[in-house]
Amino acid sequence: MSKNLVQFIIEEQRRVPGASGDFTGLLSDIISACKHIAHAVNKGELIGVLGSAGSENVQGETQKKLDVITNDIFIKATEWSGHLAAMASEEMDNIYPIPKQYPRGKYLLTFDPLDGSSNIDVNISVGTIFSILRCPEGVTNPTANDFLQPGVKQVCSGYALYGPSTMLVITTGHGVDGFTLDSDVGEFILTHPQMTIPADTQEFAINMSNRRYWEEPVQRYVEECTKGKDGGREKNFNMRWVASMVAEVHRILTRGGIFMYPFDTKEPGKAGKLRLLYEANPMSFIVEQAGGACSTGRERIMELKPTGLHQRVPVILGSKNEVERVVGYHKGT
Ligand code: P6P
Repeated sequence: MSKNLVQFIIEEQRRVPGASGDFTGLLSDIISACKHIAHAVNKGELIGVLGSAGSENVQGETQKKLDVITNDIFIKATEWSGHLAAMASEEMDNIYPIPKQYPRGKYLLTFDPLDGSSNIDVNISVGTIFSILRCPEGVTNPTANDFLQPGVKQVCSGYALYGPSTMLVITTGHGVDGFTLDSDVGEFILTHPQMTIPADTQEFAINMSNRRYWEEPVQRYVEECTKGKDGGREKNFNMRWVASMVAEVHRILTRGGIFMYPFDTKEPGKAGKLRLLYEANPMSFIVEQAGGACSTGRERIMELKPTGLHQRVPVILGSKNEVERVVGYHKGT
């Protein structure tokens, strides 16, 4: 019988001397949340969950019904079991401390419950992104500041991709493993052990409509990709843009590529679009563990000291050699 995700994480736990099972329990809760989200996403209009919720989130973005529903699923699946001290979500302005009626644990959870939700009404792949941090020693009433830890402090990160098949991809710092949901038995089965990103690629992903707002190094890099062999590169390139970071990252994990949501001047005061704590950092952990690279163009994303729960950062990630080329252009080399 193929290895399922629960068996996998228990075997992971055995690698950690003195592991209490807290972490395994938290991951099991997250797996349960992703299964419920997969069901809601898959049923779609059959259960009336498509369309707008008629509200805005802290980002000023119109919330889809499923943004709210999936956020609630995550909270209900994880708040009761005593593994968390608090959680933070793209869909909530402030942190969510574990209510008094439940025991508190030693972890903090950040998540984007439905990334790419603008795609949900047009039936294009969406995903969930999550990241697990340790609650600082001795902190029993965490504040937002306790979440402001650099990405290198992550204990685990992962995503669920609700696509033609539902997959869950995680890292605990020992490589990246992918699991496919077998809905007949309701289990995630290990199908993609130790995923790695090729160092080179011929595929770039960026929202070209923002071209006029990019900085010169990104303009140069993208120009060279579009010109290919006619513009000084040794190969021609293909382009993709799904407007769903989880789908882009999964494609890159599967066949290589470079994904860019760089700094742009489109909206003053916004350093980029993607959020550090629950998009850039968890995806960076996964991509680096798979042999790729992740940068703002000037700094390694996982070394950034966060300044706010919903802080945005430029993101350039994927095949190492291409990311390093873009970083080199930012350095003027
Ligand atoms: P744009 C989805 O809203 C998201 O946060 C990422 O998943 C995705 O890569 C990006 O924004 C798409 O942004 O500006 O192309 O709609």
